[in-house]
Amino acid sequence: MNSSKVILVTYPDNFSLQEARSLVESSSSSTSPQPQIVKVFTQKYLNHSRYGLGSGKAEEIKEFMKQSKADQVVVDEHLTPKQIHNLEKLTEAKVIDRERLILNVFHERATTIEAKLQIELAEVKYEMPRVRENAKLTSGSTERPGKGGMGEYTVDVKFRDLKRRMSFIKKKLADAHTKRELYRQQRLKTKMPIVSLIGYTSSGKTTLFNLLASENKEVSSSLFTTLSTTTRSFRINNNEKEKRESPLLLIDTVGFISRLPHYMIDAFKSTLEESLAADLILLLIDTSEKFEDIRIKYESCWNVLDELKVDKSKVFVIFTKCDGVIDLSEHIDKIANDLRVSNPITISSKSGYGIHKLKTTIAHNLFSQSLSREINSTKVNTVPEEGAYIIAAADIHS
Ligand SMILES: Nc1nc2c(ncn2[C@@H]2O[C@H](COP(=O)(O)OP(=O)(O)O)[C@@H](O)[C@H]2O)c(=O)[nH]1
Ligand SMILES: [Mg+2]
Repeated sequence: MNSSKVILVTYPDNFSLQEARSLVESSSSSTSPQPQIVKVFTQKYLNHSRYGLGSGKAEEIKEFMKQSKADQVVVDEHLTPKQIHNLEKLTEAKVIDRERLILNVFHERATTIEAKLQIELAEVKYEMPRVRENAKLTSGSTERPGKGGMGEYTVDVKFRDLKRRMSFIKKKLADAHTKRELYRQQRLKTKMPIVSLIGYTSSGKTTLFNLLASENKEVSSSLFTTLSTTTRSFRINNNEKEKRESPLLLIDTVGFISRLPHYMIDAFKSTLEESLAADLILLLIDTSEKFEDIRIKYESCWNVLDELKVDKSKVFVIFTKCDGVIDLSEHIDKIANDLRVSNPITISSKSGYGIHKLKTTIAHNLFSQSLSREINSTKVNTVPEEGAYIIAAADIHS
């Protein structure tokens, strides 16, 4: 498939950079071209009135567009319709702001009817406040759109359409809610144990997902014609000595996102729903980040898991990206103490460190009921105290 060339504009810190990259990469779909980031521009502030980014940087991007033939600019911040319009005019490329990007990612990952509806609802909520502004921009008028003329009429019709759509979706959501349990039961009928990967965006879920899936034999794909790209079935060695293998399903997820607008929280949760019903949930924590960020993210993950009433005993904490760490055991001890996690499984999907232990742990917990979970012990001793609902507020920049 051909790829779309994307220019990414984000903040200069490592966290924003990785998260934004991960989001762009997760936004690929079966119907649209695979996005390929050809260049990253960074800006300390993305709140300049004209383009969001500074005018100088915008000009630089315009110049770069000419040689690179990129066709999309993704700006990792909320932009007003006016800013998007200005930047599109300048660069002659499609401009996508952070909210649109997140919606695209959710859109791709929604598997259940309920999740799809939640995301549609979030999309309507994204559009609504933009209708008037967009009409003004496309008509080129600086006045209120079509004062007394066609424009106003069109805007009102559009607005009413969206409102109608909103109540329609809400009604469908209520119906879908009752069907959800049914769906889950069906899913469970496969009898295959399910393992899901959760954690913040860019914690390394997809990399681990691909590694596990490629290292292990896939279960006959004809059995699962309906599996999405984010679910794989494979066999895992469940008995070292007898070399016995058992099938399981592995689910990758969108992951937690920082600076998530409030109106998207329900949509976000709905993308997780199926994954949280798994037999085993691997909660990935990126240990290459600053201690403070690790703690904030860990706590906000638990706030969501608590709110969605996830059984804590099936959640295993996995410390990832240990390859870049200099004094590994000291570093891991410090994080484990801080988060009160005993004997975490530490891995690197890059170097392969800890992957064997991870697989053994998965196999033990799924296939040998007789084994006490204690010995597999990534147990969480204490769940973080009740705190404010952090995903919406976890603004790492502030
Ligand atoms: N150094 C290092 N980088 C990793 C590791 N696992 C993932 N990454 C990188 O972290 C970034 C985000 O990974 P990804 O799997 O897309 O994260 P996801 O958003 O959780 O799916 C990518 O640039 C990966 O190459 C690891 O074990 N070590
Ligand atoms: Mg991913």
